[in-house]
Amino acid sequence: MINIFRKSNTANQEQTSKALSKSKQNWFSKIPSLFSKPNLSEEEFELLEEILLSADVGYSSTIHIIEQVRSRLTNPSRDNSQTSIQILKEILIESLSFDINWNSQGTEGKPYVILVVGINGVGKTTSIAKLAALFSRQGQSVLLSAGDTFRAAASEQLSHWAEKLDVEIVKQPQGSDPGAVVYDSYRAAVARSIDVLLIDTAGRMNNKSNLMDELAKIKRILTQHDETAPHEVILVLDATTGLNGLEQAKSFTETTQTSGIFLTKLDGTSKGGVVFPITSELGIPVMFIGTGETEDDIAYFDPQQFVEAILET
Ligand SMILES: Nc1nc2c(ncn2[C@@H]2O[C@H](COP(=O)(O)OP(=O)(O)OP(=O)(O)O)[C@@H](O)[C@H]2O)c(=O)[nH]1
Ligand SMILES: [Mg+2]
Repeated sequence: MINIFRKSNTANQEQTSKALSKSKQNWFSKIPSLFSKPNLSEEEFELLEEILLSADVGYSSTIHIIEQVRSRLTNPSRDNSQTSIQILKEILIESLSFDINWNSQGTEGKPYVILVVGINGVGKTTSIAKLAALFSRQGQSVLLSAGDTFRAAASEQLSHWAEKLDVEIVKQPQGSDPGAVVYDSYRAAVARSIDVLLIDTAGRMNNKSNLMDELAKIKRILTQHDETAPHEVILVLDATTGLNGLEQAKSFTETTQTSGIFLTKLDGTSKGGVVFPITSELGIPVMFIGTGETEDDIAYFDPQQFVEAILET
C-alpha cells in the first residue's frame, strides 16, 4: 500500500525553506522583530496586516490571523512562558492544519490511482514526474498514463520523464480519446501489478464545460474498474499566480472532488502566503509543494515546517 503522506523529515524541511526563500526575504522576514515584545502596538498590527496582504495571505485569512493574535496576546490566562512569536507560530500552524481523511487505505492488489488536473502550464506533467520519482524511491512501482492527448508533444514530454525515471508509461497518438488511454493504462497497471498509477491530463480552463465533462468521464471509467478509484484527485495550482488561482480552483474542486493540492513554483514567487487562503477558502489540503524544475524538487506540505521556514531568524 502506498504511503503518500509519509511524515516529514529534515530533508523536507530544507526543501521547504528553499522554496520559501523569496517569500521570506520579501515579506515574512519583517515579522519576527514585531513579535520581540509581549504585545504589538496599533501601528505594528497595521504593519503585520500589510505584510500578510503583500504575501498573498488574502484578506479574510489575514483578518482571522490578526484577530487571533490580538486575543491570544492579551488573554489574561496567557501562559507567560510562551513568547509572542511562539503564539503567532501556533496560530499560523493551526490555520494551515487540516483534519485529513486520506483515501490511502488498502486497495488490495489494485493500483493506487492518482488523477492530476489543472489549467494549462501550471506544472501538472512535471509534478507527475516528481511524484513518480518520490514513489519509486519509496520502492513502489509506478506507471504513467499519458492522458493529455490534446497538446502536441505532451506524451513525448511524459515519455521523456518515464525514460529518465525508469518507470513505465502507457500512451496513444495525439488526438486519441483520453478516456481510452486511461482505460488502457488501468488495465496495464492491473496486469503488471503496478502500485501507483499516475494519470496526466490536458490543461483546461475551468469554464469550458466540455473539457470539464471529459474529466468527469475519465473519473467514471476508473470507477467502473474500481469503485474506490481514483484514490486521489490532485489539483495542481501555480503559486506564482497567487490569489488569482483561487477562483479557477473553486470550479475544479466542484467538478472533480479534488482531494488535495499540489502547489507548484513556490520557489519562483514571494506569494507563498497563498497557502493560507487555499486551505481556508477551498477547504482542501495542500499535499505537496513544488520547489524547482527537477524531479527531486518536491516536498510534502507540512504546516509546522512551513511556518518555521517563513519565520526562522
Ligand atoms: N520553478 C519551478 N518551475 C516549475 C515547477 N513545476 C513546474 N515548473 C515548470 O513549469 C513549466 C510548465 O510545466 P508542465 O509540467 O509542462 O506544466 P503542465 O501543467 O503539464 O502544462 P500543460 O500540459 O501544457 O497544461 C515547465 O517549464 C516546468 O519546468 C516548480 O515547482 N518550480
Ligand atoms: Mg502537461
